[in-house]
Amino acid sequence: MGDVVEYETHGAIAVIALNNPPVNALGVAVRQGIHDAILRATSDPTVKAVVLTGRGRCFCGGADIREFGKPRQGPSLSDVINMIEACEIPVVAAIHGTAVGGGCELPLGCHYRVGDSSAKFGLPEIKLGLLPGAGGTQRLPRLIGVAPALDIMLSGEYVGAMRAREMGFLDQVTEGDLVRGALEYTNELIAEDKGPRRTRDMKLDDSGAEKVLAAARAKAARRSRGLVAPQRCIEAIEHALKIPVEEGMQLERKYFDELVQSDQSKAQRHLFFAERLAHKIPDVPADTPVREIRTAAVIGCGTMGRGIAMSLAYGNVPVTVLDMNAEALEKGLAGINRTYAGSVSRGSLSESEMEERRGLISGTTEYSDIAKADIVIEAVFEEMDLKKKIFATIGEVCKPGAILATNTSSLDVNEIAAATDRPDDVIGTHFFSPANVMKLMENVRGEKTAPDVIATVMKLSKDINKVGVMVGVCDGFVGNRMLYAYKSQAEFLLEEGALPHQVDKVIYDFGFPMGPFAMGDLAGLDVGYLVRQHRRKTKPSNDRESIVADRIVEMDRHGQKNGKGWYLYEEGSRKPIPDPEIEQLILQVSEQLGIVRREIGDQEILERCMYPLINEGAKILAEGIALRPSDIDLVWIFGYGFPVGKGGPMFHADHVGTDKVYDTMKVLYDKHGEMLRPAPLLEELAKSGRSFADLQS
Ligand code: 3H9
Repeated sequence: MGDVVEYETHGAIAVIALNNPPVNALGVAVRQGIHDAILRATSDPTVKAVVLTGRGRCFCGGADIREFGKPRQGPSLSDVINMIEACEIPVVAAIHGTAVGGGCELPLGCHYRVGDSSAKFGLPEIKLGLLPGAGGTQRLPRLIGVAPALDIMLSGEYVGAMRAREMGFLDQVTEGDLVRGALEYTNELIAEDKGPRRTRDMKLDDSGAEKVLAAARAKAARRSRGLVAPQRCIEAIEHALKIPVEEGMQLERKYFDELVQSDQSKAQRHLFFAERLAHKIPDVPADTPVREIRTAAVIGCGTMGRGIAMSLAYGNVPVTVLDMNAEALEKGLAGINRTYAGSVSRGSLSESEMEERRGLISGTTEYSDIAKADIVIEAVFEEMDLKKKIFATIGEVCKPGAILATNTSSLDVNEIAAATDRPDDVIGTHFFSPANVMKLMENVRGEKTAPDVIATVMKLSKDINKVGVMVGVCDGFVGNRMLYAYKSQAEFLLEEGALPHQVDKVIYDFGFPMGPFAMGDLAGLDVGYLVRQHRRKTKPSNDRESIVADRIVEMDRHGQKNGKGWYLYEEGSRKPIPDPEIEQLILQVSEQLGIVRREIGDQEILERCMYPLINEGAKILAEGIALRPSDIDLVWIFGYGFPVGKGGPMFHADHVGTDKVYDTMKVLYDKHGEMLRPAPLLEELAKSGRSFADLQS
């Protein structure tokens, strides 16, 4: 038995403790250690019961994800859990912090479970493109019922101690020292002669299960379109209802083994590590002090400002929203109320959570009311002069040490910072609409941003449940710069022969929630129009530009908001309907440009949209705007709906092959010229047989 599993006895109870920092992942040494410790306890006639616990920050973060895909060694996790369950003396799990994945299946195999108030359990395998593979799909429904088990597995969300007690996952929530509480509980079991209580022997209540499964299937098809793991998870739970537990476990294991080899799971595992890697910023070491964020302010109560305020309230940060226009402020706050009420009526927020969060948000029209905020996030219209004015004011008004953040999606953060006399306090925090829902925070460091401001904002991203990615300053940063590269090609395709619904279908079939034209209609076309007009004045260029998008706005078509954009929308509907008027316009534009329209196939559309996106990512990497390829993947997954199962554009490029992407870019360049010139970094990787993954640091 190695050090990663400790063994000691307290009277008649053996305490087995996982000690494998940081999260007690169940790698081969830990599995072997538990196996040996259980054997030792059960071979000792003086031991009457076992307590299984974890040292450090949590009980257990599950199977060691780094071992997946490698040859299996030592006892399998299923074997270890089955061994625990088969024990003739009671085994009690004592849980603090998270018990997730295999770290939740382990206590499911124990006979009793106690936890302290920090305990949380969950089966997040779905987020790794997997299903629980060590009995979770068979045991959890038996313990807590089919509907809640399905919910937990398909959402991947974690359940807190009190709720876990109500559900029947925990038998007791202890106060004070956990192991002492667990020992008391176990001594009572011994005194009352309570033997093992095996989850596998519990009767599964199947009433109403068919309906629950059908609803889960429909939801998974909608929410996780194209992903295999959710479907497999539902099937495995169905097996729990229909076949003996042992057979159910075998099938579960078969599905797990298939999924672990799948491209989708590989992509999702890449994203898991990418999220953690994004917090490692070479010149901002992990021990950089952070500034305390106790209160926040948001400037601007429009759509973005509201969403940002709600995101902060989610993280329990009191926030004051400032809008100079009292009417806009009132309208914005009413909008927040409506959004919360909607969440309550959908059941995703409880009445008391709503009250709590709403109580954290207040409004003001006076700068003096935000002077004491620890962070101020400006979220007004994308206009440099306006932003500079605001930053000059907050630079003066806000307390020393306050972080001054801008939600700009493309403007120069250095120029904004220069409007203050404290540019080291200034940083970009680019949220995505709707900000209360979208997970990405593209944090933009300026030339002078202080390291502790960077560290604080990255921590804040995590605290408010966002995925924070640190990027550098350039036009559009990582996300919008790449979006531009992709969207402009989509528009050129229209001029050359395609139609909006054809392009959108290809992108939707690839796995995005919608194509670029439907997305444009959803976001509103007028804002992009104004940005383009502004850009033409400030940064004239000879690059090819599509003119259809401008024409559409000039025809007073602003997208869903006025019922017509690239598509038509019926009153109250969001379903895009192809519009002959737009098709006519596109044909006219082609003719005007002297382009002979041609049939464009789906594969060409896909490559023409996705490869320039990847190509721009390569330029961004070479310029050091993004730290690593996986940071770009996070931006596109969590900010732009790039299909999760493909792991992000740079991961996808590796999957296709950098040589293949380069060769196609070369063909496109020969045909269309400068705008599609392959990035030197892409060329270098392709020619040296390397991938973007080789650049990961
Ligand atoms: C599974 O269990 C399959 C089974 O059903 C069947 C098997 C047969 N493995 O998140 P943090 C690392 S699938 C390896 O920043 P926190 C992580 O990379 C597994 N490494 O900490 C990071 O490393 P580094 C299902 C892991 O305190 C460090 O630990 N389980 C694992 O904010 C700290 O991580 C999950 O999906 C792992 N399982 O949060 C668990 N977990 O320092 C997902 C973490 O080098 N994990 N690491 O960057 C979590 O939710 C969080 O990590 C946890 C801790 C809540 C546990």
